[in-house]
Amino acid sequence: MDQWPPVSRLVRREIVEYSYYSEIQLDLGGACTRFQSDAGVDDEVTGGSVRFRVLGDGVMLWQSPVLTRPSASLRADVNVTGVDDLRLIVDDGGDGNGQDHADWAGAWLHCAA
Ligand SMILES: [Ca+2]
Repeated sequence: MDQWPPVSRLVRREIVEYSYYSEIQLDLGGACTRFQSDAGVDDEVTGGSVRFRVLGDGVMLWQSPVLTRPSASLRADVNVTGVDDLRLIVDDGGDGNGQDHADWAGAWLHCAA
């Protein structure tokens, strides 16, 4: 039976505030099959530009274009089958870290029970 662990508390936090680079590492132990999350610039800033990446065991699984404050958030829907080391990365979008306040929002991992 599948379950949806409430990891959202871990990955919904604001992760790029005051930093040009952010990385969240999750040990999945190969037990999960899918990662889903919205990714976007937080509404509380007026500018900012960031890029989101999902890496599984060092391999790029998903990457957003550079998102800015007016951009709609994107939905990451990533196959993480067999992945041990999942990393959720946000960088500065290549133009510095001014107002780079990014959110992984409503994130979920789909894992085997
Ligand atoms: Ca930026």
